[in-house]
Amino acid sequence: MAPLTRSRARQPGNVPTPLNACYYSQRASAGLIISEATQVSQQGQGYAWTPGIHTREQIDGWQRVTDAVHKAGGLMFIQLWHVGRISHPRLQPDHMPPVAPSPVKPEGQAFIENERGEGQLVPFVTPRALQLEEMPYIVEQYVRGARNAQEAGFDGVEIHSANGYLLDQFIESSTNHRTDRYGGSVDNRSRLLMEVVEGVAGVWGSDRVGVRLSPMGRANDISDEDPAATFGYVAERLSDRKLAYLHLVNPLLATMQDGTEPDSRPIDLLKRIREKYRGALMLAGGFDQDTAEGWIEQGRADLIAFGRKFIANPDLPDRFRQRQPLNSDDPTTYYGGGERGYTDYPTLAHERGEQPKPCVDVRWR
Ligand code: 8OZ
Repeated sequence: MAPLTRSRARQPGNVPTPLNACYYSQRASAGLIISEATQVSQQGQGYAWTPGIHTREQIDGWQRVTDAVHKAGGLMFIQLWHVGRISHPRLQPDHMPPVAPSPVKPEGQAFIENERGEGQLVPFVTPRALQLEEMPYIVEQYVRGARNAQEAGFDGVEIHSANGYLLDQFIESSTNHRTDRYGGSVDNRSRLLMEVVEGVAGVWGSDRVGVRLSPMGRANDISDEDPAATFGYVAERLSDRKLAYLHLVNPLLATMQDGTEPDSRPIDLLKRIREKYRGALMLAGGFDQDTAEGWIEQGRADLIAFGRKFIANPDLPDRFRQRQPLNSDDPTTYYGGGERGYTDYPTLAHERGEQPKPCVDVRWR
């Protein structure tokens, strides 16, 4: 199950809830659940209502989630997240500007909570460039998140280095204009990611650590002048680290979804990463059962993760195994709200008329 932002943490405090435990435990038949992106610090938050892993309450909340998933026979990694510039002073400590490699304002809008407790879109601001002296403290935020994740009972961690967030902002040339040892060459631009991998692997062991990248992804107003060179290099460096896996947001996502003819650049890039990265490669985005099985048989990936299909189908592996039709997902209930569009999608058993298993432990109410 791919990481999916669902924006349903308890307020105030961005604390995982029994409802979140219900949602994840319903999906425990996934070989591995990767949690929704989870901020490692207040500075790392970029959207209203996303959970954190930096306070006592959040650790205790996640503990209930991992207990429920384990009880249901599942395994779960937490995705460690720092958004960098994709935030807003309203979400930051003391309403300070968000931080980034360089003071480059993203196009677009941040999602914050207004005075009435509602979600609201507001324009991004120009972020503050991190000083060289601050970099060890950024690494330390991830290391603390990794330790907290261990205490909360997770089975491992995934480092979110995709989709235009902080680590990706360092890697990609459009957002990194630094001239110190964190900018310029690809080696320098990937330094922060490699330091975070090192720190987090020191807590978990590298075989319990995954990394997510989004080569050629344009989310959150990011781009790179030479994605093949940049991401080929990053894949090669990560290959030495003996990670649990490397996870890519499928660069062919758009073409696979629209059924249009893919251009050769994303295909070549995928081939290049497959060559450079010697460990387990996971892909997510735009797959169905047949394309997933096809890609694995052809050796283009070792693992395929499903996101939106898992939103609407808590028993997705069963449905695949039995070749049963899938429920379709409702995008209006992706973010925020409660049970509707979250824990109320039916399993095959429900569709046959069986009562849903009680999900929320009454002792938590
Ligand atoms: C959708 C909405 C908010 C955040 C990502 C964490 O793109 C996200 C995200 C996705 O990785």
